[in-house]
Amino acid sequence: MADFEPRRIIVTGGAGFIGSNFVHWVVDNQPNVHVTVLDKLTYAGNLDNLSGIPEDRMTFVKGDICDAELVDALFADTDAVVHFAAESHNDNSIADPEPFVRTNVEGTFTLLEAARKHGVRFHHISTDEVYGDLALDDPARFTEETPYHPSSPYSSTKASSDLLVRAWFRTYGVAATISNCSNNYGPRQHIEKFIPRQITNILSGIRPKLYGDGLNVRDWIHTEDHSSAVWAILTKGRMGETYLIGADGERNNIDVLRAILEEMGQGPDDFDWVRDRPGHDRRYAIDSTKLRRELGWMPAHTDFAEGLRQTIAWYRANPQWWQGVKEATEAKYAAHGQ
Ligand code: NAD
Ligand code: TDX
Repeated sequence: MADFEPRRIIVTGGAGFIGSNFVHWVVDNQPNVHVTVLDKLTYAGNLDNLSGIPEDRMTFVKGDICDAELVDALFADTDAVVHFAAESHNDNSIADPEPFVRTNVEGTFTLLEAARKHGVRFHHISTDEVYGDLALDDPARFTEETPYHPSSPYSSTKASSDLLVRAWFRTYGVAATISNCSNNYGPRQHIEKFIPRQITNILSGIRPKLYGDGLNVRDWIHTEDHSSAVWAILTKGRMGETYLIGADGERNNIDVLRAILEEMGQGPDDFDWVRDRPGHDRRYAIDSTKLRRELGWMPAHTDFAEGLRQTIAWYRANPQWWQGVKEATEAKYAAHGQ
């Protein structure tokens, strides 16, 4: 079958970490595509993330994906939507789950209804966390057949949104695909997340903070590799299918932290142990064979140490991007003993 060649796409959540990296990727790699970003600019959205993009390549709309009237008007004039917008941080979902249910579940429902009405191609961005976790000594990795078993308010709302997408494909024939990706790292990630929190702690003279026993494993992928995979699925994926995205990047948290400490000239024990996350998933691991075999996708950023160095360099070079929110972010963690 010929590739799908969208000319106009809507990117929800395009002012956030992964969404903005995707918008830059599309603008840099797909010269015939115009992007409309729909983003509410919550605490996690930042218009600076989209600076440098030529005016004729992108339109920015500040708005809520739960606003059915706005979504309907935008969907009347697009070929496809790539849906990144979400409340995305597990720790926040434990402290206050309400916005997660609203944005992740009700927001996805609102978008699906508009996609159904206007016949818009829908790609849904999700996470490997919908599958729950694996034991450290389990040889298995997640595949597209792994049963859903989410642990946190965040991951259960993402799982809910995936199920809505599957039902809207099967019942209404919405031209939908889903991708479940592992942990992303790279520039412009909010400093509440693990890697940028530790980098900006060190740059601020604060000791890094490690949860629990530090042995939890995450499967790291550079955000640019996530972007190229999403484009492959949007243009070449089979309707109704789920594709897992991962780059064989399993590492435990203490190893990642020690790599950051070393790169930034600190000693291996220059960090604090803090209270564990309730319900903390032990290990995530992705088998991305289907995506690689069927769509020919390959990650380009396979050198984690180099990716980490570039990420550290980005936070060093852009203190104005994060310094204004550092104190409040750390105060929130301190209030929870983390
Ligand atoms: P992020 O928190 O950095 O960005 C989320 C963006 O969505 C922000 O710009 C925010 O303003 C916007 N947004 C939030 N609620 C909205 C609403 N109601 N209406 C419109 N816009 C709204 O998140 P991220 O880390 O870039 O994650 C993006 C997507 O990727 C999410 O769907 C997340 O579940 C998924 N994902 C993330 C990772 C990861 O490692 N960060 C891994 C796999 C999947
Ligand atoms: O200060 C910290 N110390 C610490 O040890 C923080 C913030 C985290 N951690 C641990 C918890 C996790 O085991 O580091 C690991 C990574 O934590 P997060 O960056 O919060 O990511 P995670 O909970 O794994 O979820 C991320 O990946 C999957 C994204 O935030 C999700 O949006 C995505 O779906």
